[in-house]
Amino acid sequence: MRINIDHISAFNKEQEDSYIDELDLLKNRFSKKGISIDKIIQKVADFQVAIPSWALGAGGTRFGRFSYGGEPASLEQKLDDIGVLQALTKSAGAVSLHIPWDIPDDVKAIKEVAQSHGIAFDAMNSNTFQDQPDAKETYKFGSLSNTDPAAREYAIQHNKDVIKIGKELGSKSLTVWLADGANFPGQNNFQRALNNTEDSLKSIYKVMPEDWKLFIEYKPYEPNFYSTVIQDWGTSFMLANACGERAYTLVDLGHHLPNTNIEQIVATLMLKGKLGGFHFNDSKYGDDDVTVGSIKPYALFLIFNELVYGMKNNPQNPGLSWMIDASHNTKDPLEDLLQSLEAILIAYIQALLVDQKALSIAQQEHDVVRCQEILQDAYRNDVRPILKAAREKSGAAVNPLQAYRELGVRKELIKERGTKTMATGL
Ligand code: LRH
Ligand code: MN
Ligand code: MN
Repeated sequence: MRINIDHISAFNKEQEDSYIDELDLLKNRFSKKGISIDKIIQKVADFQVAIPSWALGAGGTRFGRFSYGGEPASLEQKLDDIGVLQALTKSAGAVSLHIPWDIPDDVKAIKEVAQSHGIAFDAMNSNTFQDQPDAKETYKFGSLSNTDPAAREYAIQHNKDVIKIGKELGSKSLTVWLADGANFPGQNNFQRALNNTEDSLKSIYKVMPEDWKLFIEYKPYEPNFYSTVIQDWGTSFMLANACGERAYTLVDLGHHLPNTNIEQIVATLMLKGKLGGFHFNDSKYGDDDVTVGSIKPYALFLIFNELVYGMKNNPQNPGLSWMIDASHNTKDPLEDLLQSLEAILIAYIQALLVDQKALSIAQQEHDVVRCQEILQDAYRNDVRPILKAAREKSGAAVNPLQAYRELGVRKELIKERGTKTMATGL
């Protein structure tokens, strides 16, 4: 199923002017504060988020998968699905692949499919948390941290292989997430595990092309329930510093203990120039990987507020790799991703509406009440007219979810691929 420009313009024509009055109201209100809605529209139109290859099928729980029907059976089909998202939103112009789930049979053909949809290859993800059927070593007791040098070397080699595939595809970064850790006290020597991990990461970093970045993801628990080797941003930051300039921390929103102040972590990392990538999702309890903005939209706004501040004030921090990492088994996966994209852009717009100058003055004057008012004055707006304007500008559907349903995309996909489908991934 391909969505073309005619589908989009026909859909947008029907919606014509539905948001213009509301947009004018916002323009009036914010121009008085010296905030240009037109500049925000441009920034939003330019914002691109990578889609994870593993979120295109219904998955995401650890205990069962239920086919949604019409799921992609190959990497080509995964790219086709992202092509649908990209055509509808013009903000999903990249994919984040997971190896070995997405090993391309024919690199040239895959690149052509991606190009035909306007999709770039964002960070490559290695997988040393599952043993593959033909594996020569086991990761049961760790990969890059394993006490057994043969298992460590095997995991290092896997990362090198992933870099090689990524190079051929035109990716520029590698994300490493480790499931290494211990289920029980005494199982691991903490210091040895950390040292081994550092050494292994350094050997991977050494073979990375000069124009590549290494993203080190952290997570406090799961699959291990007593300790995780790279458990928090501090450990990731330390390892990134040990590797070198092009190694960074990656923040996955679900990888924090409940109530962690993620916005403060973002601010700290950007100040130190070490925030490299972002995995968006949402959660109630842990690494739930549910739709972005579905549970804690205000927290997402506060995180974006720090990202926007950092992007303006921290030239020491490079441009960020934005990725979604959400998937579960009760919604149409493509609708779910459309909702995630919507939530990300809404939070971004709200953060761009924060009157930073006024906030800085209020902070200086210790006017705590005003500080809160300024943040909430930005948050408590229906910013969807701005998002619609950005979409119209970039040639996307003003309401992608509605267009997706009206075009009957899932029905078409089921017709093409069948009802009993299962995509590779979690
Ligand atoms: C681990 C994680 C990591 C993996 C992905 C499948 O919880 O967030 O990013 O690569 O899930
Ligand atoms: Mn993640
Ligand atoms: Mn996760």
